[in-house]
Amino acid sequence: MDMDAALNSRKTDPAATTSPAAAEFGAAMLQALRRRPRSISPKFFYDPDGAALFEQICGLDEYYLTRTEIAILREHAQDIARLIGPRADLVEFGAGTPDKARIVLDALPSPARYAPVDLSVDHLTGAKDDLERSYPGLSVEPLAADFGRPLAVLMQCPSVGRRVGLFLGSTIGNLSPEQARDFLSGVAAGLGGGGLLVGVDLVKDPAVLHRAYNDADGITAAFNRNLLSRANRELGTDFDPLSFDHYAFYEPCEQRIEMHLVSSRRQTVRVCGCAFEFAQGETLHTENSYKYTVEGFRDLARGAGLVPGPVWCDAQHRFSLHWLAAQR
Ligand code: AVI
Repeated sequence: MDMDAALNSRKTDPAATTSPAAAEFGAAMLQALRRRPRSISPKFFYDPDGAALFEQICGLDEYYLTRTEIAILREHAQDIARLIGPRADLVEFGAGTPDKARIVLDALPSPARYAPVDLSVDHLTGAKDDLERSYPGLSVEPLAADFGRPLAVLMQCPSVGRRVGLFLGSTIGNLSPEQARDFLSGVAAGLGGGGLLVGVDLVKDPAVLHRAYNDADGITAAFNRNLLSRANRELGTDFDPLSFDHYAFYEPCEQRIEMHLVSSRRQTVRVCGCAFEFAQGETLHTENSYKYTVEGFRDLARGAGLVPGPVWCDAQHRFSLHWLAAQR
């Protein structure tokens, strides 16, 4: 079938029959399968099942990132609070749960607002009441938006105090270095003299990285394959997720973990009325997770117009937390 004709037909137009979110996912999946090599943005991992699997990953022994970042936050909360200052207006980009923000909030004198921003903030409705009860005077305003466009996000909620961004969990590693610089430039333009606290995973022994993305219980594999299950649920595709192998490896030249789904056999998949062939061994590239050196990340931030400040790391030098100041 001619692909362009197929894409132009109503049957293959994901926007014709579905919600805006499903239409965006459908269009991205069609594009992903048409390009070579095949690749899709990792932002589509996070439906409710994917978010729950990611929560499980964060608790895995092999996945050192979350517990290391939390330990650094706890150890340096007072220093961080001094940099943030009183009456803070915190905007958290890509806030899954507010657990890490709570560590910061606990140390802050009279924070004014906490605005967690994510594609979906449904899971934060209960957290709003809890947080407002825990921190009298704090207003919690979850914002459903694509945090990949930070300037638009920051302009959408005019500041109510000293504006500080949180971008934790090494989510910045899921952007290419160019996208990361654009993200940081947007933040620099929108913060109006405040600062950004960013969690960044560090370059390290590839064996440690390999274990973190290939856990023994197969939770990361399930997280990766859930992308296909999500497509089956939301787009009516007919992926057989178990016929795609989870494949994650460290690519030292790019300093990134690459995650793929590899077809274990020759197969045909139907997406929005189009048929797509997968040869045995053909992959869908689902995620990059870039790792930085401390200096490499500070250079990137400088290139985006931010002023690198203190950096905190764990004793094993696995993870880093950077304070980046925005100029007025
Ligand atoms: C959300 N992000 C920082 C995670 C990471 O490490 O790149 C997502 C993830 N992918 C596999 N495991 C965890």
